[in-house]
Amino acid sequence: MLGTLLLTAPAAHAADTPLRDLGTAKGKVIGTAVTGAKLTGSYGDIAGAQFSSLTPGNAMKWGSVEPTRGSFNWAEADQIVEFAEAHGQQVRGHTLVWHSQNPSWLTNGSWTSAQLGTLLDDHIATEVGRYKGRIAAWDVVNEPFNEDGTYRSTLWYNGLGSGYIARALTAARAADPAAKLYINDYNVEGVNAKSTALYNLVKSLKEQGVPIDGVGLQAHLILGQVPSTLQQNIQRFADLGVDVAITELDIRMALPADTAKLAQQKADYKAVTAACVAVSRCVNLTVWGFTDSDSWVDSTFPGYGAATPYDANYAPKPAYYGIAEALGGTTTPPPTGACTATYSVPSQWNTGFTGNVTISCSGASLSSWKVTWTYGAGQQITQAWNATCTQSGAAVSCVNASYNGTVPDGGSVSFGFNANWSGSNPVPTVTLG
Ligand code: 9MR
Repeated sequence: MLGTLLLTAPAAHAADTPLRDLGTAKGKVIGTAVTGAKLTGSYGDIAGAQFSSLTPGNAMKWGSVEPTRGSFNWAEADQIVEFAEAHGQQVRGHTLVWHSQNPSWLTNGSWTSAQLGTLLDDHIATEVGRYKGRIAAWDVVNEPFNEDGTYRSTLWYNGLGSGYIARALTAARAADPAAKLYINDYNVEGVNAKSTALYNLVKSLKEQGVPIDGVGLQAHLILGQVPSTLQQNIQRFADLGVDVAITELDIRMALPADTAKLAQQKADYKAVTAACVAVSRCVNLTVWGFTDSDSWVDSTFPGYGAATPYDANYAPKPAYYGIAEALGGTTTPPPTGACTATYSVPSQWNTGFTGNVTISCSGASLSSWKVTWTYGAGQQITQAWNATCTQSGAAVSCVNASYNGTVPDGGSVSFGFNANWSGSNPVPTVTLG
């Protein structure tokens, strides 16, 4: 005889309403960075169903599209743009002018300032021109600042001065007047020296009439460290007259992940999403990879990971529901695991029986436990072991002994008892709490 109460339903399934539809209802575009080669099977299904914007994680970077001077490879970029169009999605172009992931012919070359300016202009005209009308927004300039708000020393800054930024924006506008043009950086989510430098740059560009439509706050965050000034910072850019996008959101944690960390991560994702929802000019929230199997974090920060809203098997994590809830979704998150209590009667004789309860955990754990049930046919416990049981009328309550309160993930604990019965001995429904 067995009676099991499953405390929580472990089925891993996404909320009924996809993130992209929740976002639309709030006026937000919800995006993810993607890898073109993975856009099939479950990865493709989720990318297409849940998101209304795609950002190529690497496919549009200069080193990807022009590995040899004058010899272009657009295959992955084209694939992502075509996938997006087939799924009614926007594309964020990423990125035109950066200090990293440039082709070696460019970084190893020795260029005059004039040559460098022409290379920049031509690159932008070629790439933006190729996708004219098909890219909603371009990260035109990526990561131009140091942490203290000074300009980063790069190929571009060193060769052209800070004017390379206005030059790039102007070239991008000429190549595709419809695309929104962004400057994108990291560690600019809160109000700090770096974000203030970005603010001052955008203000000055606007005053000079340089085309600038938005700022991208990358948001590569650490668990529990969402800046308290995030919404205030988004608002000050909005007040400047530009759009804001959260362009590369991920929230890394020290591995292994556990229930508490995943709950904190959910709160963090929810806080970031809520800050965007609160400011109407925050137009796009994009995660930098939607699955833990497709994240830059693990290889870059050894010992850290689990940074995205889906686990490596494409099950939505609590973080997914943090985003959904901040967008007005109401689906209760499925738990990451469950503990269950199972009641059985290993032996029974004419007036008595021996009962057993086993508490098992999978994907969850307990540090103490209490199991209760109500007898339906007058059964009476006379003696218990490995638990302290009390019975009041038909109501039985058993709590752990001093030595067996811990039930680890993947483990189980049992206790037993003797009891009297007469007439019948039906199995009660047990509750673990
Ligand atoms: O996700 C990208 C990863 O696959 C590359 O190896 C890495 C190289 O720097 O770039 C990653 O994307 C970066 C993005 O283009 C700009 N912001 C920081 C991102 C994480 O490094």
